[in-house]
Amino acid sequence: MGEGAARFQLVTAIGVSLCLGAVAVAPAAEGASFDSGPLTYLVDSERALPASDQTVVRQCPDGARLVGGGGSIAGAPSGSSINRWLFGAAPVDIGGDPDSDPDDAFTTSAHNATGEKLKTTSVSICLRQGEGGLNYGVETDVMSTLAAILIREVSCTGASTGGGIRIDGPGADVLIREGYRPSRHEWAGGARKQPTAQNRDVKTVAVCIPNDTRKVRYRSATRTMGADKPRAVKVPCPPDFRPTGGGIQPATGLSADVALLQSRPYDSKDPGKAPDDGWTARLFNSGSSVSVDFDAVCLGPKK
Ligand SMILES: [Ca+2]
Ligand SMILES: [Ca+2]
Repeated sequence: MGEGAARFQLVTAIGVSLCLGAVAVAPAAEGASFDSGPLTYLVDSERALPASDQTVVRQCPDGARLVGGGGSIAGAPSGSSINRWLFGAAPVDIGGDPDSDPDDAFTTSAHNATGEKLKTTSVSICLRQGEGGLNYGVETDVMSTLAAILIREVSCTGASTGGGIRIDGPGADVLIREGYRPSRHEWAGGARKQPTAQNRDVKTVAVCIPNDTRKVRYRSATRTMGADKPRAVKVPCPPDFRPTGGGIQPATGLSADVALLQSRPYDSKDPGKAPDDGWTARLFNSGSSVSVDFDAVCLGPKK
């Protein structure tokens, strides 16, 4: 672990515990729904209170299944210490449906270590009814007291459309480092924790669509990110393709001292305001300059 990791500060917080099994759904304060082609984008936000955790989750409509999603905490630290971060951004199973697949909602959990309220947003991306075959790979790991970083690759069947990672328990001493697509049928997530933190359960999820159903395109852009400059990078989808997943992968692997602040679909101000044009991600880098791949996964027409 790099020297900069010490700057990932332990902040006392009132934790909102997120059970790693089924998730209860709370109503969101600001919600919007956008239909785009075969997809529905559900965008919800809540204000994370100072020194607190906030979890945002909204269920896909009846008959639709989750194909991907993303989330963010607003703004970016202006100094060299990280003061906000994500510790959960992943598909989940909602208690009450007959299966245990994480096919019901995307959940985003953020920790706010500032003194002001910060908007936390989660986007569930749902494939409407009539299209079967979505399948989900799930792996649960325990990050022991000795581990500072965990990176887990998960596979599923077909072409990966997205995925995510979430860490059980409060968010003051854990964060998401990265999320990316290691191969066509995989998703990967990275978690980081303070060495002093207790053992934590980490769940990583991959979502796949069968190869014979819809076209999937992967797009990426590589940028060199300097320390303490948390700018967002957008990766557009091709025409007739819509974003279902994306994220970041630091090229220097375990030595990179980064945290994910935003990974979600964006709107390019075309008609309709649907966030269906590409993927945007923002990271905070408290170490030295690092090369980062920014990924977008784009779902297209039927084959
Ligand atoms: Ca389910
Ligand atoms: Ca749009």
